[in-house]
Amino acid sequence: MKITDARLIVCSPDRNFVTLRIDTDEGIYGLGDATLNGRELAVASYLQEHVVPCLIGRDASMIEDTWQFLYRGAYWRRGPVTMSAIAAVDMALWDIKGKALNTPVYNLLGGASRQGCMVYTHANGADIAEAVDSVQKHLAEGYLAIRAQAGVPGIASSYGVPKAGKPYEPAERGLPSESVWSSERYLRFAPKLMEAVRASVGPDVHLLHDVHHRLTPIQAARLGKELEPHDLFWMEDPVPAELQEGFRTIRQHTTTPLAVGEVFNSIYDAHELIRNQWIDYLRMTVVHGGGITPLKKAADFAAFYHVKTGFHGATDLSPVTMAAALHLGLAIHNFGIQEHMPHTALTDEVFPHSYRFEAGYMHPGDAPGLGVEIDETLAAKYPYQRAYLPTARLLDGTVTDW
Ligand code: EZ4
Ligand code: CO
Repeated sequence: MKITDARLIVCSPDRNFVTLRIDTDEGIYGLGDATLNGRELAVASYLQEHVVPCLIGRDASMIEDTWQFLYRGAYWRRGPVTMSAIAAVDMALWDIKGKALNTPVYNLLGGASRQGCMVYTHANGADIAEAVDSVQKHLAEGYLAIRAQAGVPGIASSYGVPKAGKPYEPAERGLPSESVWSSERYLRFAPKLMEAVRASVGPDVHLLHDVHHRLTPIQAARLGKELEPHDLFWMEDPVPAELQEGFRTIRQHTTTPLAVGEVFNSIYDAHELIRNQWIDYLRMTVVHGGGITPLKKAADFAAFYHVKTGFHGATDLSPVTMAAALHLGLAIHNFGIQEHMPHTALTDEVFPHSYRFEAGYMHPGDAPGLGVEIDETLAAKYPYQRAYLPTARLLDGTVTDW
Protein backbone atom coordinates (compact mmCIF):
# COMPACT_ATOMS: atom_id res chain seq x y z
CA MET A 1 0.00 0.00 0.00
CA LYS A 2 1.64 3.22 -1.21
CA ILE A 3 1.14 6.76 0.08
CA THR A 4 -0.27 8.83 -2.77
CA ASP A 5 -1.02 12.12 -1.02
CA ALA A 6 -0.53 13.89 2.29
CA ARG A 7 -2.02 17.26 3.15
CA LEU A 8 -2.63 19.57 6.07
CA ILE A 9 -5.95 20.81 7.41
CA VAL A 10 -5.47 23.84 9.66
CA CYS A 11 -8.66 25.03 11.34
CA SER A 12 -9.97 26.85 14.41
CA PRO A 13 -13.34 25.52 15.60
CA ASP A 14 -13.14 27.46 18.92
CA ARG A 15 -9.36 26.83 19.03
CA ASN A 16 -6.60 26.00 16.55
CA PHE A 17 -5.88 22.48 15.33
CA VAL A 18 -3.39 21.17 12.76
CA THR A 19 -4.38 17.83 11.22
CA LEU A 20 -2.46 15.70 8.71
CA ARG A 21 -4.36 13.47 6.30
CA ILE A 22 -2.43 10.72 4.49
CA ASP A 23 -4.03 8.99 1.48
CA THR A 24 -3.04 5.66 -0.09
CA ASP A 25 -3.46 3.94 -3.45
CA GLU A 26 -5.95 1.53 -1.85
CA GLY A 27 -8.35 4.35 -1.03
CA ILE A 28 -7.66 4.08 2.72
CA TYR A 29 -6.62 7.28 4.47
CA GLY A 30 -5.44 8.11 7.98
CA LEU A 31 -5.47 11.19 10.24
CA GLY A 32 -2.76 12.51 12.56
CA ASP A 33 -2.74 15.44 14.99
CA ALA A 34 0.09 18.00 14.70
CA THR A 35 -1.23 20.71 17.03
CA LEU A 36 1.38 22.61 19.09
CA ASN A 37 -0.40 25.27 21.15
CA GLY A 38 0.72 28.78 20.14
CA ARG A 39 3.22 27.47 17.54
CA GLU A 40 0.78 25.74 15.17
CA LEU A 41 2.09 27.03 11.84
CA ALA A 42 5.68 26.04 12.61
CA VAL A 43 4.61 22.39 12.68
CA ALA A 44 2.34 22.81 9.65
CA SER A 45 5.24 24.29 7.70
CA TYR A 46 7.71 21.61 8.92
CA LEU A 47 5.31 18.99 7.60
CA GLN A 48 4.32 20.75 4.39
CA GLU A 49 7.79 21.84 3.29
CA HIS A 50 10.02 19.07 4.62
CA VAL A 51 8.06 15.91 5.44
CA VAL A 52 5.18 15.58 2.97
CA PRO A 53 7.48 15.48 -0.11
CA CYS A 54 9.32 12.49 1.43
CA LEU A 55 6.10 10.58 2.15
CA ILE A 56 4.75 10.27 -1.37
CA GLY A 57 5.41 6.79 -2.74
CA ARG A 58 6.45 5.28 0.62
CA ASP A 59 4.90 2.03 1.83
CA ALA A 60 2.18 3.06 4.31
CA SER A 61 2.52 -0.20 6.23
CA MET A 62 6.12 0.57 7.32
CA ILE A 63 5.40 2.54 10.50
CA GLU A 64 8.64 1.89 12.42
CA ASP A 65 10.80 2.46 9.36
CA THR A 66 9.03 5.74 8.55
CA TRP A 67 9.40 6.93 12.16
CA GLN A 68 13.15 6.16 12.15
CA PHE A 69 13.54 7.77 8.73
CA LEU A 70 11.91 11.01 9.91
CA TYR A 71 13.72 11.05 13.30
CA ARG A 72 17.23 9.93 12.32
CA GLY A 73 17.07 10.96 8.68
CA ALA A 74 16.61 14.65 9.49
CA TYR A 75 19.92 14.66 11.43
CA TRP A 76 18.34 17.41 13.66
CA ARG A 77 16.50 15.49 16.36
CA ARG A 78 13.93 16.19 19.04
CA GLY A 79 12.19 19.45 19.94
CA PRO A 80 8.42 19.98 20.08
CA VAL A 81 8.06 21.12 16.45
CA THR A 82 9.94 18.16 15.00
CA MET A 83 8.35 15.59 17.29
CA SER A 84 4.79 16.87 16.77
CA ALA A 85 5.31 16.65 13.01
CA ILE A 86 6.63 13.08 13.24
CA ALA A 87 3.76 12.21 15.59
CA ALA A 88 1.18 13.28 13.03
CA VAL A 89 2.66 10.94 10.41
CA ASP A 90 2.91 8.10 12.94
CA MET A 91 -0.73 8.46 14.10
CA ALA A 92 -1.99 8.60 10.52
CA LEU A 93 -0.07 5.42 9.63
CA TRP A 94 -1.47 3.53 12.66
CA ASP A 95 -4.94 4.75 11.63
CA ILE A 96 -4.35 3.41 8.11
CA LYS A 97 -3.06 0.07 9.40
CA GLY A 98 -6.11 -0.37 11.61
CA LYS A 99 -8.46 0.42 8.75
CA ALA A 100 -6.54 -1.89 6.38
CA LEU A 101 -6.79 -4.77 8.88
CA ASN A 102 -10.34 -3.77 9.90
CA THR A 103 -9.52 -3.53 13.61
CA PRO A 104 -9.20 -0.78 16.22
CA VAL A 105 -5.63 0.38 16.88
CA TYR A 106 -5.65 -0.92 20.48
CA ASN A 107 -5.83 -4.47 19.05
CA LEU A 108 -2.61 -3.82 17.14
CA LEU A 109 -0.89 -2.67 20.36
CA GLY A 110 -1.51 -5.93 22.21
CA GLY A 111 -5.26 -5.81 22.74
CA ALA A 112 -7.34 -4.42 25.59
CA SER A 113 -5.85 -4.80 29.08
CA ARG A 114 -8.91 -3.27 30.77
CA GLN A 115 -12.55 -2.40 30.15
CA GLY A 116 -11.93 1.33 29.92
CA CYS A 117 -9.47 4.08 30.79
CA MET A 118 -10.20 5.97 34.01
CA VAL A 119 -10.11 9.69 33.26
CA TYR A 120 -9.85 12.81 35.37
CA THR A 121 -11.36 16.13 34.47
CA HIS A 122 -10.74 19.72 35.57
CA ALA A 123 -12.67 21.51 38.30
CA ASN A 124 -11.87 25.16 38.85
CA GLY A 125 -13.22 28.32 40.38
CA ALA A 126 -12.35 31.90 41.20
CA ASP A 127 -12.13 30.89 44.89
CA ILE A 128 -12.34 27.78 47.07
CA ALA A 129 -16.15 27.79 47.28
CA GLU A 130 -16.49 27.92 43.48
CA ALA A 131 -13.87 25.20 43.04
CA VAL A 132 -15.71 22.93 45.50
CA ASP A 133 -18.98 23.54 43.57
CA SER A 134 -17.21 22.68 40.33
CA VAL A 135 -15.83 19.45 41.84
CA GLN A 136 -19.35 18.44 42.92
CA LYS A 137 -20.73 19.21 39.46
CA HIS A 138 -18.17 16.92 37.82
CA LEU A 139 -18.79 14.18 40.39
CA ALA A 140 -22.46 14.32 39.41
CA GLU A 141 -21.40 13.78 35.77
CA GLY A 142 -19.81 10.48 36.82
CA TYR A 143 -16.10 11.33 37.10
CA LEU A 144 -14.13 9.29 39.63
CA ALA A 145 -11.06 11.53 39.54
CA ILE A 146 -10.92 15.33 39.51
CA ARG A 147 -8.17 17.94 39.25
CA ALA A 148 -8.90 21.02 41.39
CA GLN A 149 -7.54 24.53 40.79
CA ALA A 150 -8.70 27.89 42.16
CA GLY A 151 -7.80 31.56 41.99
CA VAL A 152 -5.04 32.43 44.45
CA PRO A 153 -5.86 35.44 46.66
CA GLY A 154 -3.74 38.40 45.58
CA ILE A 155 -3.00 36.98 42.11
CA ALA A 156 -5.11 38.48 39.32
CA SER A 157 -5.30 35.63 36.78
CA SER A 158 -4.24 32.31 38.27
CA TYR A 159 -3.52 29.23 36.11
CA GLY A 160 -6.57 27.04 35.60
CA VAL A 161 -9.23 29.62 36.42
CA PRO A 162 -11.76 30.35 33.63
CA LYS A 163 -13.01 33.72 32.49
CA ALA A 164 -16.55 34.28 33.83
CA GLY A 165 -18.94 31.61 32.62
CA LYS A 166 -16.60 30.14 29.95
CA PRO A 167 -14.91 26.72 30.02
CA TYR A 168 -11.18 27.04 30.84
CA GLU A 169 -9.04 27.39 27.71
CA PRO A 170 -5.57 28.78 28.31
CA ALA A 171 -4.74 29.85 24.73
CA GLU A 172 -6.05 33.30 23.83
CA ARG A 173 -6.49 34.77 20.36
CA GLY A 174 -4.29 37.82 19.70
CA LEU A 175 -0.87 38.45 21.23
CA PRO A 176 0.31 36.85 24.53
CA SER A 177 -1.27 38.23 27.70
CA GLU A 178 0.74 38.76 30.89
CA SER A 179 -0.30 37.37 34.25
CA VAL A 180 1.26 37.86 37.69
CA TRP A 181 2.63 35.13 39.94
CA SER A 182 3.68 34.79 43.57
CA SER A 183 4.84 31.38 44.79
CA GLU A 184 4.64 32.61 48.39
CA ARG A 185 0.93 33.43 48.10
CA TYR A 186 0.28 30.19 46.23
CA LEU A 187 2.10 28.07 48.81
CA ARG A 188 -0.03 29.55 51.60
CA PHE A 189 -3.20 28.88 49.62
CA ALA A 190 -2.91 25.51 47.85
CA PRO A 191 -3.12 23.27 50.98
CA LYS A 192 -6.29 25.11 52.06
CA LEU A 193 -7.86 24.50 48.64
CA MET A 194 -7.13 20.77 48.70
CA GLU A 195 -8.21 20.46 52.33
CA ALA A 196 -11.62 21.97 51.48
CA VAL A 197 -12.04 19.81 48.39
CA ARG A 198 -11.14 16.62 50.26
CA ALA A 199 -13.57 17.51 53.06
CA SER A 200 -16.32 18.00 50.47
CA VAL A 201 -15.82 14.75 48.49
CA GLY A 202 -14.88 12.23 51.18
CA PRO A 203 -12.12 9.61 50.97
CA ASP A 204 -12.94 7.72 47.76
CA VAL A 205 -12.66 10.37 45.04
CA HIS A 206 -9.23 10.67 43.37
CA LEU A 207 -8.00 14.26 43.68
CA LEU A 208 -5.26 15.82 41.58
CA HIS A 209 -3.62 19.24 41.49
CA ASP A 210 -1.43 20.94 38.85
CA VAL A 211 1.40 23.20 40.07
CA HIS A 212 2.21 24.04 36.41
CA HIS A 213 6.00 24.19 36.74
CA ARG A 214 6.06 27.14 39.13
CA LEU A 215 7.99 26.14 42.23
CA THR A 216 11.59 25.42 43.16
CA PRO A 217 12.39 21.86 44.30
CA ILE A 218 12.48 22.78 47.99
CA GLN A 219 9.19 24.71 47.71
CA ALA A 220 7.63 21.74 45.94
CA ALA A 221 8.93 19.42 48.66
CA ARG A 222 7.19 21.58 51.26
CA LEU A 223 3.94 21.63 49.30
CA GLY A 224 4.02 17.87 48.77
CA LYS A 225 4.40 17.35 52.53
CA GLU A 226 1.57 19.75 53.35
CA LEU A 227 -0.71 18.01 50.84
CA GLU A 228 -0.09 14.52 52.28
CA PRO A 229 -3.08 14.60 54.70
CA HIS A 230 -5.40 15.30 51.73
CA ASP A 231 -4.33 12.10 49.93
CA LEU A 232 -3.72 13.33 46.38
CA PHE A 233 -3.65 10.97 43.40
CA TRP A 234 -0.82 13.20 42.18
CA MET A 235 0.85 16.58 42.34
CA GLU A 236 1.59 17.60 38.75
CA ASP A 237 4.56 19.49 37.30
CA PRO A 238 5.85 20.79 40.65
CA VAL A 239 8.97 22.32 39.04
CA PRO A 240 10.17 23.03 35.49
CA ALA A 241 11.59 19.66 34.46
CA GLU A 242 14.47 20.38 32.11
CA LEU A 243 16.68 19.50 35.09
CA GLN A 244 15.56 15.99 35.87
CA GLU A 245 17.63 15.90 39.10
CA GLY A 246 15.33 18.60 40.49
CA PHE A 247 12.93 15.82 41.39
CA ARG A 248 15.39 14.15 43.73
CA THR A 249 14.87 16.80 46.41
CA ILE A 250 11.08 16.64 46.12
CA ARG A 251 11.10 12.86 46.27
CA GLN A 252 13.27 12.79 49.40
CA HIS A 253 10.75 14.84 51.34
CA THR A 254 7.26 13.74 50.38
CA THR A 255 5.09 10.70 49.69
CA THR A 256 2.63 12.73 47.58
CA PRO A 257 2.77 10.98 44.16
CA LEU A 258 4.40 13.03 41.37
CA ALA A 259 3.39 13.39 37.72
CA VAL A 260 5.32 15.19 34.99
CA GLY A 261 5.90 15.24 31.25
CA GLU A 262 3.25 17.17 29.34
CA VAL A 263 5.94 19.28 27.66
CA PHE A 264 8.39 16.42 27.07
CA ASN A 265 9.02 15.30 23.51
CA SER A 266 11.52 12.47 23.94
CA ILE A 267 12.13 9.62 26.36
CA TYR A 268 15.47 11.33 27.01
CA ASP A 269 13.50 14.12 28.76
CA ALA A 270 12.34 11.52 31.29
CA HIS A 271 14.81 8.65 31.47
CA GLU A 272 16.52 9.86 34.67
CA LEU A 273 13.13 10.58 36.27
CA ILE A 274 12.03 7.03 35.48
CA ARG A 275 15.30 5.19 36.11
CA ASN A 276 15.68 6.82 39.55
CA GLN A 277 11.99 6.31 40.39
CA TRP A 278 11.64 10.03 41.13
CA ILE A 279 8.14 10.13 39.58
CA ASP A 280 4.99 8.00 39.67
CA TYR A 281 3.24 9.06 36.45
CA LEU A 282 4.60 9.96 33.02
CA ARG A 283 2.44 12.61 31.28
CA MET A 284 3.97 12.61 27.78
CA THR A 285 1.49 12.90 24.93
CA VAL A 286 1.15 11.04 21.68
CA VAL A 287 1.27 14.32 19.71
CA HIS A 288 4.19 16.11 21.37
CA GLY A 289 6.12 12.91 22.13
CA GLY A 290 6.52 11.76 18.53
CA GLY A 291 3.53 9.46 18.10
CA ILE A 292 2.13 6.13 19.23
CA THR A 293 5.32 4.25 18.29
CA PRO A 294 7.70 6.02 20.75
CA LEU A 295 5.02 6.45 23.47
CA LYS A 296 4.46 2.68 23.55
CA LYS A 297 8.20 2.22 24.05
CA ALA A 298 8.31 4.95 26.74
CA ALA A 299 5.38 3.35 28.60
CA ASP A 300 7.03 -0.09 28.45
CA PHE A 301 10.32 1.36 29.77
CA ALA A 302 8.43 3.14 32.58
CA ALA A 303 6.66 -0.09 33.51
CA PHE A 304 9.96 -1.65 34.59
CA TYR A 305 10.40 1.15 37.18
CA HIS A 306 6.92 1.20 38.78
CA VAL A 307 5.98 4.30 36.76
CA LYS A 308 2.49 4.44 35.26
CA THR A 309 1.06 6.67 32.54
CA GLY A 310 -1.11 9.76 32.95
CA PHE A 311 -1.15 11.12 29.40
CA HIS A 312 -1.83 14.82 28.90
CA GLY A 313 -5.34 15.40 27.50
CA ALA A 314 -6.03 19.14 27.42
CA THR A 315 -8.16 20.78 24.72
CA ASP A 316 -5.10 21.80 22.71
CA LEU A 317 -4.61 18.12 21.85
CA SER A 318 -7.09 17.35 19.08
CA PRO A 319 -9.65 14.52 19.16
CA VAL A 320 -7.20 12.53 17.02
CA THR A 321 -4.65 12.60 19.85
CA MET A 322 -7.36 11.83 22.42
CA ALA A 323 -8.30 8.73 20.42
CA ALA A 324 -4.65 7.67 20.05
CA ALA A 325 -4.08 8.10 23.80
CA LEU A 326 -7.14 5.98 24.58
CA HIS A 327 -6.09 3.16 22.23
CA LEU A 328 -2.63 3.13 23.81
CA GLY A 329 -3.99 3.48 27.35
CA LEU A 330 -6.42 0.62 26.87
CA ALA A 331 -3.65 -1.66 25.64
CA ILE A 332 -0.65 -1.07 27.92
CA HIS A 333 -0.43 -2.78 31.30
CA ASN A 334 0.89 0.22 33.26
CA PHE A 335 -1.88 2.65 32.34
CA GLY A 336 -2.55 4.96 35.30
CA ILE A 337 -5.13 7.57 34.35
CA GLN A 338 -5.99 9.75 31.32
CA GLU A 339 -6.61 13.51 31.47
CA HIS A 340 -9.95 14.50 29.93
CA MET A 341 -10.62 18.16 29.32
CA PRO A 342 -13.66 17.91 27.01
CA HIS A 343 -13.56 19.74 23.69
CA THR A 344 -16.29 22.22 22.79
CA ALA A 345 -19.37 20.96 20.94
CA LEU A 346 -18.10 22.67 17.77
CA THR A 347 -14.71 20.92 17.95
CA ASP A 348 -16.49 17.59 18.42
CA GLU A 349 -18.67 18.37 15.39
CA VAL A 350 -15.60 19.01 13.20
CA PHE A 351 -13.97 15.78 14.48
CA PRO A 352 -16.70 13.08 14.75
CA HIS A 353 -15.28 10.21 16.82
CA SER A 354 -16.06 6.79 18.22
CA TYR A 355 -14.49 7.32 21.69
CA ARG A 356 -16.97 7.76 24.53
CA PHE A 357 -17.21 8.62 28.23
CA GLU A 358 -19.24 6.50 30.62
CA ALA A 359 -19.28 6.41 34.41
CA GLY A 360 -15.78 7.78 34.92
CA TYR A 361 -14.10 5.79 32.14
CA MET A 362 -13.39 6.44 28.48
CA HIS A 363 -13.22 3.84 25.74
CA PRO A 364 -11.72 4.41 22.27
CA GLY A 365 -14.59 2.55 20.57
CA ASP A 366 -14.30 -0.31 18.10
CA ALA A 367 -14.22 1.51 14.79
CA PRO A 368 -11.28 0.35 12.62
CA GLY A 369 -8.15 2.50 13.05
CA LEU A 370 -8.28 5.40 15.49
CA GLY A 371 -12.01 6.02 15.00
CA VAL A 372 -11.84 9.77 14.30
CA GLU A 373 -13.00 11.61 11.17
CA ILE A 374 -12.72 15.25 10.11
CA ASP A 375 -15.56 17.21 8.49
CA GLU A 376 -13.45 19.29 6.11
CA THR A 377 -16.36 21.40 4.85
CA LEU A 378 -17.21 22.48 8.37
CA ALA A 379 -13.52 22.90 9.29
CA ALA A 380 -13.07 25.29 6.36
CA LYS A 381 -15.60 27.67 7.92
CA TYR A 382 -13.25 28.21 10.89
CA PRO A 383 -9.85 29.35 9.61
CA TYR A 384 -6.72 29.53 11.78
CA GLN A 385 -6.47 32.51 14.13
CA ARG A 386 -3.19 33.46 15.80
CA ALA A 387 -3.35 32.56 19.50
CA TYR A 388 -0.86 32.26 22.36
CA LEU A 389 -0.59 30.86 25.85
CA PRO A 390 -0.30 33.56 28.54
CA THR A 391 3.07 34.63 29.93
CA ALA A 392 3.78 35.36 33.62
CA ARG A 393 5.83 37.79 35.72
CA LEU A 394 6.67 37.90 39.42
CA LEU A 395 5.39 40.81 41.53
CA ASP A 396 8.61 42.75 40.78
CA GLY A 397 8.24 42.29 37.02
CA THR A 398 10.66 39.37 36.48
CA VAL A 399 9.57 36.97 33.74
CA THR A 400 8.73 33.59 35.27
CA ASP A 401 7.30 30.22 34.17
CA TRP A 402 3.64 30.32 33.19
O1 EZ4 B 1 -1.47 24.32 30.31
O2 EZ4 B 1 -2.34 22.16 27.60
O3 EZ4 B 1 -2.56 19.63 32.69
N1 EZ4 B 1 -2.89 20.36 31.82
C1 EZ4 B 1 -2.27 21.51 31.53
C2 EZ4 B 1 -2.76 22.27 30.32
C3 EZ4 B 1 -1.65 23.08 29.65
C4 EZ4 B 1 -1.99 23.35 28.22
C5 EZ4 B 1 -0.84 24.04 27.48
O4 EZ4 B 1 -1.04 24.06 26.12
O5 EZ4 B 1 -1.34 21.87 32.21
O6 EZ4 B 1 -3.83 23.11 30.70
CO1 CO C 1 -0.61 20.26 33.44
